Amino acid sequence: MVKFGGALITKKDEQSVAHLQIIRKLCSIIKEITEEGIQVIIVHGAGSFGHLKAKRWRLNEGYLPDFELIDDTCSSQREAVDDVRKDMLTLNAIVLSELKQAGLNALSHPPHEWASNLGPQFDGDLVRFKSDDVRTVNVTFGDVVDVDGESKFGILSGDDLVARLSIELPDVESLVFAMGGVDGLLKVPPHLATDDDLIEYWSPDVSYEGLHQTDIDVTGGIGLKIQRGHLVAKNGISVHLINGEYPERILNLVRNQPWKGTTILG
Ligand code: IP8
Repeated sequence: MVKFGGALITKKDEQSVAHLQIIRKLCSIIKEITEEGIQVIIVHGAGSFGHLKAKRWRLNEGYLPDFELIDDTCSSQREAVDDVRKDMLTLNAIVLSELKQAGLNALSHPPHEWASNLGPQFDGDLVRFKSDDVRTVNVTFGDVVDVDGESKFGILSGDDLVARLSIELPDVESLVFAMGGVDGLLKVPPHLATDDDLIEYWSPDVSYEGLHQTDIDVTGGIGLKIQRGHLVAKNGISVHLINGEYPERILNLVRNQPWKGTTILG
């Protein structure tokens, strides 16, 4: 199970700009992993294709009957929901096209079509992710999904999707969070960190620092990754945080060769 972080595959502060070269490199490494006989499922984050508009329209708070914004490209939260879903499909199409160019049989599962409600116990049948063909890569992503009750909709993070998929699908061995701009979990804020500040093994008694851009993010940033990663590790699955700008580190992990990053202990 590999999560492509939104901050890795997009320019986080520029609406709907993808880092095509990074996506391409990641997809070619995924191809190499499948050539080792290991099947991969990909979940990708939203980055600037999701968070900016979702934040402006407060979609993470659900339906707000009296909320309006002037001077925007859409005129209601409902329209913003449709726009963010479309933007996420655009980002997903880029990832899918790169996987296909790498020679993989990539299948997309947009959450707003099959999932509802929020958090790691969201509703939705995961059977669509089961496949015996190593060249088939099932792909899903953080999205705006329908929510029961007055909220009507909300943001289902890719971090919740990877948690449920890792725990509930049979035979998942490892979960890798491929992140942008950091080598793993750090003891000090990323801009102050040296090589010595990388936390190689994390368990709840180890303190860490991460940058959570609450002005941009509508989901939980690094804190959510750690919480969900820990939940998965407690289920006996190996969980790692790796700098996705050097995707060969993921291949090294899979090949049992030295790699750089953080392991989350269960
Ligand atoms: O980037 C967020 O998913 P994440 C999804 O995986 C949207 O947390 C639409 C903002």
